[in-house]
Amino acid sequence: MKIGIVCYPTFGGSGVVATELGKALADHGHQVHFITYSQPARLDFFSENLFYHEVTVSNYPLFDYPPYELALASRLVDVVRYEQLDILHVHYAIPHASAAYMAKQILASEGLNIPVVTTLHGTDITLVGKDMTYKPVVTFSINQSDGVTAVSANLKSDTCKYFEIQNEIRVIPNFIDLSRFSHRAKDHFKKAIAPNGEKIVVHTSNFRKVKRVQDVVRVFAAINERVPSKLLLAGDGPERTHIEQLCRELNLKDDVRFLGKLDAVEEILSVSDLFLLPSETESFGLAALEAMACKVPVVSSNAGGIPELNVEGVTGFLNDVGDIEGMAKNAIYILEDEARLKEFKERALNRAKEFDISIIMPVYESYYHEVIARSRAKLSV
Ligand code: GMT
Repeated sequence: MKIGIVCYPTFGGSGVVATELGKALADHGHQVHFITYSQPARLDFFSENLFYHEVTVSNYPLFDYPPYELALASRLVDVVRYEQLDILHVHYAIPHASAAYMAKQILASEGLNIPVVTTLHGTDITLVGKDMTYKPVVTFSINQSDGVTAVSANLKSDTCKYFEIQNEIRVIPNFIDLSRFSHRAKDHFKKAIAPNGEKIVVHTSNFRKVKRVQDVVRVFAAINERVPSKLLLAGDGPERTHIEQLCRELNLKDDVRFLGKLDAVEEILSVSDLFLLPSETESFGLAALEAMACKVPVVSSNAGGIPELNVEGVTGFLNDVGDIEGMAKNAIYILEDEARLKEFKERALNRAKEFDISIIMPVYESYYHEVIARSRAKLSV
């Protein structure tokens, strides 16, 4: 198959999922074309089946807001036409689903049929998408897609709750390339972070409000009173200065390390003992899956699709959003007993294995075949 993939080429979860899926499909013999405004972060090597087409947005003094969506639609028309793609798979509805719809219509006027699959990732529905600023276009473009997938059952039900959806939504969970995450913990690294054998607590995110990183710091403060520990914060984003300020106020400066954006997050995860994810809303929680793949149990909120991944009392614990005391209590329970911690770690890894890319990639592959067949059948009536 010749597959076009559209995504945000950033460190965000949807971009990571799109890139890893594209790489796996290419390894499986498909020709994969990424169409994005810059090289996706994890696509920094050569493969004969991988292609990259940059979307350039030309500016003009009249534009306060350069029309990215039009530039993307035009590029999609160009790549589909020239490369004769079989299917377009767009990740994150805004503005990718509507750009794909526009490209599809232009191509249809030339007699070309390009089936479009839209994968809903999270805030494209739960936060940004349901806002009236975008809602009519998001609703329309989801309904016009030839196939729609959501990364969790919870996101599917939110989509049906907030939008009038006529299309069937297929749940295909996020995944992980376990081979990438099965690193041995680097002892020297662990020693440098926790020289006295302190437990290592970790959080990775884009530090947006929705992630509630302040809760991470407050939960850690309570853990630190009972269990000697260090907190690693990987990532960056708009809330960073507030979080730094809170660490100073709570006098945690010596026990909290800000690591910035990391390419090889698995190196940090593989030396960690506990992952904190107290998000306000989270359609899936890919960061938690990455941690579990490195044998790290998770204490999280019970928001959105997280309960479909983190299993209460098995791979970690789930508390209500904002229940700092409850999260701290559960974190201490896991960390204070060495044998118990070991059991949680084993079970976290076993759960992560259920989401290996070797299981999920073929699900997407057969979904593409189904969508292409359905779209062709529709044309012939
Ligand atoms: O929706 C977002 O906030 C952005 C998106 C991303 O691009 O990082 O994150 C969402 O998609 C991820 C990949 O499917 C999920 O693992 C995240 O849970 C989800 N984020 C939220 O729902 C807040």
